[in-house]
Amino acid sequence: MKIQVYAILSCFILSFDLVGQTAIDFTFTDTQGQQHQLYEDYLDQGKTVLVDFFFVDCPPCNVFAPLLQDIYVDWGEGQEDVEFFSLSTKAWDSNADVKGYEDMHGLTNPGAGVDGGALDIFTTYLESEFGPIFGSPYFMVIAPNGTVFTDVDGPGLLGRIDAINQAITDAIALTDTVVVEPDPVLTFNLDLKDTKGNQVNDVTYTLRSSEGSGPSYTITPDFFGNVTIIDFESTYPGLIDPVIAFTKDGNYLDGVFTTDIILIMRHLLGIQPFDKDYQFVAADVSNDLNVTAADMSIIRKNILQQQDGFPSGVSWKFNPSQVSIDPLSTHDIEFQVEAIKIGDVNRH
Ligand SMILES: [Ca+2]
Ligand SMILES: [Ca+2]
Repeated sequence: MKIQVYAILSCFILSFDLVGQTAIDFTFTDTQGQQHQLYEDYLDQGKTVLVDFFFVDCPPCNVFAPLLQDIYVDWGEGQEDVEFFSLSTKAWDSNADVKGYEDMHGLTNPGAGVDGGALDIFTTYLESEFGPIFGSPYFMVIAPNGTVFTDVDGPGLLGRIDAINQAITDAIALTDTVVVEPDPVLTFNLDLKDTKGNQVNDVTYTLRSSEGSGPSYTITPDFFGNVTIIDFESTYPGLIDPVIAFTKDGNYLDGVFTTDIILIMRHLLGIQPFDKDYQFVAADVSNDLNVTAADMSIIRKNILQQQDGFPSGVSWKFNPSQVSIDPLSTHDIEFQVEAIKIGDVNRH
């Protein structure tokens, strides 16, 4: 890359180097009190930035300043996709000194002195892979993708102007080839039905970490059970191995009648054993993973209103009780979930 750039540019006797490292972020406060952050305010917004390292008493800087202002105006004076920063490299240039310099030359681009953070930025770049930095003014151009064109210069004032214009043009051209990754979209379908294959309403869908600690979020699938999440990490931050868990409470006596007690008894006596998986879950109202006479007793007490609710504290169970979500998945996923009404072993 570097060799090619030299080969092409040697025809124009302009030069700049491309360093194989992206720009180091920085923030400064200009002479108007405005703060500027390189990436957040500019590069990430698709803007190209020219950095002008100068100092107030530098003769070549003073000579070039009005020409730099002309170039700045040609590139939209900061109103379009190019911005210029004039940053003093000297510890004795305050923002007030730089303000005087700006006024003297009619400069309208953001500039800063030592108290605005300019020297820190210069020192950072000087001591980085982007150094050494010789001469004042010294120009570098930073493309929106972070590529830095260092030591932008050419022979004489016109050569310098051409080099700056060329570097900005090349930086913008780099932008044009940047592929903007769309936010990842995660889609899945929660096909949640009861044991008769009917849709179940009033289910709470909780998105949380599989361990159960940390943040949790309630999500709402559409009528068909579809969930679409754009940029999962930003929308639901702080989740580790995310899962969706299901809960449905209330109306614990729905579908629970004396016939259910009789069916459990017939199962226990071996007269009419359960033949559906859901029946074992539904019959176990005591939540001890066994179907026993104790389950019959609890149901009876509830029907007679001697007891209010089941020991599990829920009126529905789900198989599976939760599903794992892969936030990076790019294809549609369908989860089949069976909702089982506790206590109702014959589904009516
Ligand atoms: Ca039980
Ligand atoms: Ca029933």
